[in-house]
Amino acid sequence: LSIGNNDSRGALIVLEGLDRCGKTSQSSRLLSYLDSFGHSVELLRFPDRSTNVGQMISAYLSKQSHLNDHTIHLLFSANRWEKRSMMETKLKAGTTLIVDRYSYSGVAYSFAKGIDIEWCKAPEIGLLAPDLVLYLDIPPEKAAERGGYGDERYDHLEFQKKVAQCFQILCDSSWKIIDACQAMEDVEKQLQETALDRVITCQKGKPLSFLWR
Ligand code: DGP
Repeated sequence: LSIGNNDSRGALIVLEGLDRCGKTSQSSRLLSYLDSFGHSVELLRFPDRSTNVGQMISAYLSKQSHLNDHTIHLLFSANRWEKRSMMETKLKAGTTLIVDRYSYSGVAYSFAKGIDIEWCKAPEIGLLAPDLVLYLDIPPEKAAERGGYGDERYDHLEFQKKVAQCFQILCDSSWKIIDACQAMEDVEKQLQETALDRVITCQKGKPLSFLWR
């Protein structure tokens, strides 16, 4: 494997899906896998609650603050914008980024709230486009059975059903849809194969592109 070549760029790999679809565990498993080749790889997560904007988002999600749907949408987007140049620098330096949620969650969750889809997409224009979107597909009812939801703002079945429909509308043929009801190891294997393939494609010179390509 030619993985690890210093002159080539890293891949931007995004994991998307409903709450409790297993993204977070699978992101860190995928990180270990790519790391085991000696490939430079890092994990990011949106929302990134560590920044000032992220703390506003966190307060909103935990219902400590109330913001209207348009305002919180723009904060989620700003939280991605504040990481954009760091992401570009890392990718160009050869580091692959595995990203737990990205602009697709941004659009799906706000669209599910009833905001116009084009309005939802607009603030994401110009962010880095992923080289690969891995969608962990799970029926909302199944996700709800997984130890129940927490008490954050979007954690209830009726809303998750709407989000699932919105993801379906956003999804295109470039996405890799993975059945997230399979055993964890099977999900993991499929993610590994697809991600490795995409890392190699990026190393071969696939140019960076921008949303919404
Ligand atoms: P997580 O940390 O992945 O559990 O995400 C927290 C919650 O926020 C989850 O219910 C999904 C939602 N979410 C993530 N990104 C966005 C976004 O960009 N916009 C909106 N409206 N919701 C988001």
